[in-house]
Amino acid sequence: MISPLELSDLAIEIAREAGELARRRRAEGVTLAATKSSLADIVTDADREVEALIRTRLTAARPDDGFLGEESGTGSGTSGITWVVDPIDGTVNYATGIPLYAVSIAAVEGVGPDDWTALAGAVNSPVVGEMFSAARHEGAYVDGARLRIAEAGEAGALLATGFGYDPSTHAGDLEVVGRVMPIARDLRRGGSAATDLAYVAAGRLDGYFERGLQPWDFAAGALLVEEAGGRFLRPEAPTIIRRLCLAGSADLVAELERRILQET
Ligand code: LIP
Repeated sequence: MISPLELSDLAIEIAREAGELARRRRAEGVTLAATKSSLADIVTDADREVEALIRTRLTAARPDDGFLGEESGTGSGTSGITWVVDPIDGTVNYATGIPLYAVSIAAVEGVGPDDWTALAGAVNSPVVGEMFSAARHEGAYVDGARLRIAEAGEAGALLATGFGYDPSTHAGDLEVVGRVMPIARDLRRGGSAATDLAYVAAGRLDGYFERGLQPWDFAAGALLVEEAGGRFLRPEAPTIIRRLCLAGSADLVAELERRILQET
């Protein structure tokens, strides 16, 4: 049985190659391939090409594993391990030339995000030049340096969030922002969930909250946060259609959950 560390090494190797392809295509000029859930929810030719590269490398290395990718969907496996991939997380940033995007690759055991166990993950931020990685029970790292979530400060929490592609959800998301700002020192909206989660793991952000993320957005970043001593939570709330993701210290996650779910 392959170890989490071996899975992490494979994720890092492929995320590095995929990140370089994404950078190269960005420099050559990005073309819009299609829109998905809304006009704002775009996919570029590079998204599809990068995911195809990742899927090809993973299939060659581990042909019996399953696959779940943002752009090419699912592939069944027999090993019990599934690779959950966002080829370019922060697609709108990527398409417009904002250099904050990441290749996110995670290996999980189990079926869906409510019951899987993440074993390994890599989040490659190719323009910034940082490779975040984690293997279960082996810690989280950025380019070899150990990651640790931030200690609570007296100035309030530096929080990050994101908004969905459907403008009709923005009012509700802004209401959520209003509920948590009393405990915040400031708010960041970087545009890449995987990067935001990596920054929570690195102690650069104290906490993160967002509704409506897809499994590939958070699969690797959630493991980074947990292996850096933090908590990642997707609270069950029957009245919420767009599941909430929370990340940070256990205390901060509990406070964010209380404030955000207080009236729903
Ligand atoms: C994005 C997330 C971001 C969220 C965007 C989008 P994509 O993922 O990383 O946090 O706010 O709506 O879901 O679509 O760039 O892979």
